[in-house]
Amino acid sequence: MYCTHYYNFGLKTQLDKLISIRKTNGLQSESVVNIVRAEQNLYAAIIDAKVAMKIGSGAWSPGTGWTLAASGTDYAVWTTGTTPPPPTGCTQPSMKLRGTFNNFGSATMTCKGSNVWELTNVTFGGAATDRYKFDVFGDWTRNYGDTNNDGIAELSGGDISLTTAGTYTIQFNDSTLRYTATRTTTPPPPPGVSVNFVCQNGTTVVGQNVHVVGSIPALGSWDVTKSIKLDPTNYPTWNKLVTVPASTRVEWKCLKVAPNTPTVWQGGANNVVTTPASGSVTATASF
Ligand SMILES: [Ca+2]
Repeated sequence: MYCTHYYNFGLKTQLDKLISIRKTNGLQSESVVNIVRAEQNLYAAIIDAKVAMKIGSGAWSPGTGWTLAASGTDYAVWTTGTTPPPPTGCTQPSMKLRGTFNNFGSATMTCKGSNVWELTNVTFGGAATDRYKFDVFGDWTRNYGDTNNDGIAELSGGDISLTTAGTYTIQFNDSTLRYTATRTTTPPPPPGVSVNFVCQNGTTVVGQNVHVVGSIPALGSWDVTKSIKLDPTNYPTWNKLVTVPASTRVEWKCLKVAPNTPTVWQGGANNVVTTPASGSVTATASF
């Protein structure tokens, strides 16, 4: 190669590509050149069994198993197109995750063994059009989607929809083609509803108050030190509005609580209230 070719003849781009092919395939001055054609209008050779090339106007190709890597006026170069071996534990040589979350760029997935590729911390915004696909090489030549949404991908299948906002760990099994998207962020709690907890016959001594405690965090999760103090609105009836999750079965009890004094529990079985989907409800019990 001569400088004039590189800089003066407008061949820089083509020469750069050939240099790249030469480097990628490890060709050097001791490479074995197998000349397969040497005619007036055609010179063809295979170098190190990795790169095939022809010069001249004559037609020639190395046949199946070769991929055209570069070509121009009266020359063409092919490579064997072999791909790197797959990582231990996986079948495909690589795997990319592409979707609306990265504008269909190629996020590299990691082989976790047992044919499972994984990418963590993938954040989706919850848009109705959010989706993704698996792509072996990042060039769409071998990509997987899920046309019938059964959790098992198909080669060149449809985009996989993911419309619930959150951060996900996405896995893809390159043997079974089963994929999963597991949300790793805690979903926001459902909107609360109001329960008016009422404890009747709550007769108390000075310093003693009536509380409720129950099976959900809003009622202290049965921890008396986190129980909710009621108000003696209509003594000896005590009550308080407490915001609790909607559509939830709650077990609860009335307590009499005072410092340095044993807690007095309402007798009998736990009270049960199932909260409504919206609005408010009253739950009443008695000492
Ligand atoms: Ca499917």
